[in-house]
Amino acid sequence: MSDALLEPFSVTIDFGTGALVPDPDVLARRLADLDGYFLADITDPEVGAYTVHEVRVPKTGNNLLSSTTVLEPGKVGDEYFFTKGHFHANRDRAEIYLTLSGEGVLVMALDDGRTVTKEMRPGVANYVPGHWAHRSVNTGTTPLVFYAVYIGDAGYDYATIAERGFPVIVVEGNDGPQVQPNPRYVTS
Ligand code: S6P
Ligand code: ZN
Repeated sequence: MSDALLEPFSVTIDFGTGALVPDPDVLARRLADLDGYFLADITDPEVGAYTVHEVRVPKTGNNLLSSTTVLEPGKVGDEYFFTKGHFHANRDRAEIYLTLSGEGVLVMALDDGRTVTKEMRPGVANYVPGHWAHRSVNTGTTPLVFYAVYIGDAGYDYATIAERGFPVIVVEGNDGPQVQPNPRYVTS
């Protein structure tokens, strides 16, 4: 057996705030943690960008990890606040995002630059297949809150996105959010 036998359990999720009960592991990211990710310079690095609240479960391939992410509204230059974005370290591991509140765009990209964007709004479940890097963008005026479920040994590869960026950016246009080519994207 590759893992200890777990007791069944339940978690309560506040759809508005993303808060979990019982107490999860919480990770807080400030704009300072996103230094170099936006085209424009960050003027206030201490501003909170997002928090991740992860249910405590062993990170093994026979478990399902889950978390809520609370992504604040805001912009750096013309770009809406976003999560760092990552490939899974085990690239073929899939994931589901269920949006609980707010609105946004889920940007997904393959190594070869192929890109798909999907709307995030309450009640929509987005399926992120293995091999697709993923980043959430808050295009609204309230926190974007979503619940993610992923295979326990998915892990994180942040370095590839930090070095290459995503092929597209999401900016505020005259008629709302626009997806545009990222002039700084580094092709493989
Ligand atoms: C984990 C899943 C999410 C993100 C979270 C923050 O596989 O995709 O829980 O970790 O939305 O994004 P990031 O890119 O900073 O990990
Ligand atoms: Zn992920």
